[in-house]
Amino acid sequence: MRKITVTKFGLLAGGLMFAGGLMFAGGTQEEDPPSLAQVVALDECDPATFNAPTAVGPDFCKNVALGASTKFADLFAKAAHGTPDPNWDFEPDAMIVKKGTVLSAVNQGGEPHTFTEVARFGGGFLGPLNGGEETVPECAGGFSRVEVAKTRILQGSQLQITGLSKGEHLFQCCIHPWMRTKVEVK
Ligand SMILES: [Cu+2]
Repeated sequence: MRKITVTKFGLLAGGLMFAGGLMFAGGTQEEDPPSLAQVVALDECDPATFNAPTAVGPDFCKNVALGASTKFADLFAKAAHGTPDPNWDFEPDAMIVKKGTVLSAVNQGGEPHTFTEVARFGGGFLGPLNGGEETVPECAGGFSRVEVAKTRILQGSQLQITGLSKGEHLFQCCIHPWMRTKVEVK
């Protein structure tokens, strides 16, 4: 009986800690260090043009947003002109977190993305989307390399990153390389 009580208390404490982290991520000011910081991956893929047989195929773009959308050809045209679609983005673009914070990258877009740590920002593994930038080594080889595949965030899922050292960490999408964020760990 005693054991059960202790277990329940442990679960409750864990739940409260998690709630505290979420409150901070939502913008509430708190004295305690945050336990969870969230980065959201956004895109506005247009299902009609992305899921066409001549594009990436059926069920690839799972965008549920109404209205706002990026047509498949436009995504490539804008990237090629060096003016990539700003609605395809990691939010926020920069953040400062305390050491020990769990970084959570959540994909709220309609397409798969990656949240890949890189030494320097640069191109991803799809040349036509790179706007002339060289593929960074961390993205090279695409999903055929397990190191890259492990950083993938599918639609509606999240990737948690723990153990970040103090200093600056750069993350980008290896598919849409203008999706970038800088995390400074204090
Ligand atoms: Cu992406």
